[in-house]
Amino acid sequence: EDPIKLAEFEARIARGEKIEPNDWMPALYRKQLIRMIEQHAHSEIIGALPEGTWITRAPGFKRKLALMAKVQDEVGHAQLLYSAAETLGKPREKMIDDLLSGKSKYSNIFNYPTFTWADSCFISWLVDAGAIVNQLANSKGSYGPYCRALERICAEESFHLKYGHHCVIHMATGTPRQRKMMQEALNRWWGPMMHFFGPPDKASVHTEILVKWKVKMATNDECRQQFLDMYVPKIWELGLNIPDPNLKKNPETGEWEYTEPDWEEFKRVINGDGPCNAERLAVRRVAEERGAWVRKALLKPEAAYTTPLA
Ligand code: BYC
Repeated sequence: EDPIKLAEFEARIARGEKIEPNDWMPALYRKQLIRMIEQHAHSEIIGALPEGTWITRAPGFKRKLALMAKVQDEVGHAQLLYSAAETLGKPREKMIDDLLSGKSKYSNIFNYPTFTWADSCFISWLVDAGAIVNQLANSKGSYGPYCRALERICAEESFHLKYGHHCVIHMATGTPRQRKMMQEALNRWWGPMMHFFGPPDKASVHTEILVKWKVKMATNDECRQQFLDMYVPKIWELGLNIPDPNLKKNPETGEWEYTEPDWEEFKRVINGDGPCNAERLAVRRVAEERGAWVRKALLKPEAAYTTPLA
């Protein structure tokens, strides 16, 4: 790497300037951004699946409409993010191939089943809340296209958050059966939610360089702490129990103390061996195959006329 160019690049970042696609950047900055934005895009598109299956079963017309709009937004976020990643030189088709082959990761949390409506409510409120904590921080980062995508995503996510909170309030203040469903969903999702922010800082491989280059504007532990600070009181307010007897805010440090979630489980899940990994990728594979004729028609319309749609 040219040391003068690197010094100029780092000085621009230190001044808070945005790096744009045609600007000089170190190869590692490009590689790291592609990795992170691509994984983020995959998370949005796979994240549409656990909630998407609830659209037809959501209780009542208004919930169905709102959930449909939310899921549609998530897929739109994937579009924005794939476009942002493409500005760094990796074609979208290659990103999709890497998702389907298991080469590229996506968020751990979408590899768990949504057994009941309450699981869908948990995602809409608390997974979206966690995502906003991370995305709001990183929208102030150094790579222009990613930051602009994140700003737009956060604006939409804030509606999801209100919708999700409304759903959870409804369940938590409903009949004893509804409360029980909500509590059971919270019990199932708390561990994966703690994993969602990534490994503890001391075990995080990429944080140091990403913080230095202002791609990550908050570390994994900082995001986890901020999430706990903002949402634990709201969860307790609803009379729900968080399934961690050690969870408490240390009044001296102001930090939340908690039981470490099972990091071995996390590793298994992000490396393809979670409860729903195979199912999630199978659904995407079918979508890819069934959508092939659309892509073909867009690229080469005359070929599509002669190809049977089935
Ligand atoms: N899940 O060095 P670390 C949504 C991997 S979707 C899976 O700390 P980094 C929504 C990590 O990739 C929005 N893998 O990594 C959608 C790395 O592996 P590789 C989701 C994880 O990058 C629909 C290794 O562990 N948000 O909200 O510095 C419906 C070491 O980790 C995870 C994003 O995608 C994980 N949770 O920090 C509802 C945010 N954590 O690549 C809602 C964008 C870590 O070396 N991503 N790994 O093989 C990020 O901000 C960062 O990548 C992370 C991890 C904070 C997640």
